[in-house]
Amino acid sequence: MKIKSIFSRTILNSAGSLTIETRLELDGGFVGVASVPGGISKGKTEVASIDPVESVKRVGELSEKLTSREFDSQKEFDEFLIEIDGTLDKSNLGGNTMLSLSVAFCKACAKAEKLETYQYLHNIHNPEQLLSEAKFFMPQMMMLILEGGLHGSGGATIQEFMAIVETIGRGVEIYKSVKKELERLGQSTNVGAEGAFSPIGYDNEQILSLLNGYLHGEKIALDIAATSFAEAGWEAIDYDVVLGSYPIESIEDPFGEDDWANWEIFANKKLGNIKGKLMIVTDDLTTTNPVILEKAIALEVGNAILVKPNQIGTVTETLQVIKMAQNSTWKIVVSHRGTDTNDDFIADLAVGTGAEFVKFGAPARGERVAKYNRLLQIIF
Ligand code: 2PG
Ligand code: MG
Repeated sequence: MKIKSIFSRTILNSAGSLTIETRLELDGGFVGVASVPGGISKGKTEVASIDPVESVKRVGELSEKLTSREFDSQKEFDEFLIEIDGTLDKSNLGGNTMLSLSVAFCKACAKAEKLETYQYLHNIHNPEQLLSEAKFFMPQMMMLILEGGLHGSGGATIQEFMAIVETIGRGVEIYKSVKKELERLGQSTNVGAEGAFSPIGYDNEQILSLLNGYLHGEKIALDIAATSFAEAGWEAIDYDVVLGSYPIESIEDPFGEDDWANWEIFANKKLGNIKGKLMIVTDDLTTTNPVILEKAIALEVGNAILVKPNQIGTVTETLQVIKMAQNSTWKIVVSHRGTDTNDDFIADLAVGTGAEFVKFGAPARGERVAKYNRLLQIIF
């Protein structure tokens, strides 16, 4: 695959801030375009994201090195970027710059091979399985209905209150029922960063009970985003009470990113006693980083990992993390970010790698809907 041209620009993300978009063209006219999301509650071990204007400049400087160069695989391309960057935290080129290039290359290569992006990803991820024999399925959705913490504008401290649904339609039904109820109560239906309701004056307990009232057997997924708790000085959650009162199937980041001891105690208690019943998802703790994931697996601090490509900066390393987790029977939750764009690559990533779950936010706001709609295009 020979690169014909590369061009980047800044575009707006969902928070009205700038982010990088890259257009990469291969010989033969195969084009991939990718833009990069950003975090609001970021893990401190995420790779560096540099100023988007600088990021565009870096691509300009790089384009000479990349144009007319041939790469045999995604791995070769990503390793080339990693080598040029030369830092552990990708602070030289910027993880955001690298991811925009990496995903644009991936999309262009898929086109060159006359494949959909998820099929191309399948071929890289599971080379031993022929594409014609692969079975692609719709991941379960952790659909965001209400939000708080750093993403919200109300009073709740838990960041994400999600319903685990099998179909987008069912998630939309729950979302709309909650909206109607808030309207009936004369409450505001203002939304947070990811499109979910964030009623003013509601605490965690009130929100959980509101959501629970509209479930028909579906389970709840929570992202506590506990690292933000220490920073904001919020009161810790009593998990025995919360887990004992509501049908919670999945809990993400129950403790801060440095609090490995509490993670271990919690996971031993919850996973050891009621194995398989609760999903304990690592996000800020593992930041899609293979080295940290290895430690997390060894210490058995969880049984599922949140996968966000921009936490690590290349498609190859993202796939490496997914493979490592799958080999240890950890579940995969492919996730959007707090400030996102209409790029729908993560829907292809989830389907192509056989992720069990996705977390794409509320079924409202274009940048979230883009990813749900891509799932619909792929699966139906
Ligand atoms: C999370 C994400 C996505 P952010 O914590 O899981 O919901 O938020 O992108 O702000 O880290
Ligand atoms: Mg999280």
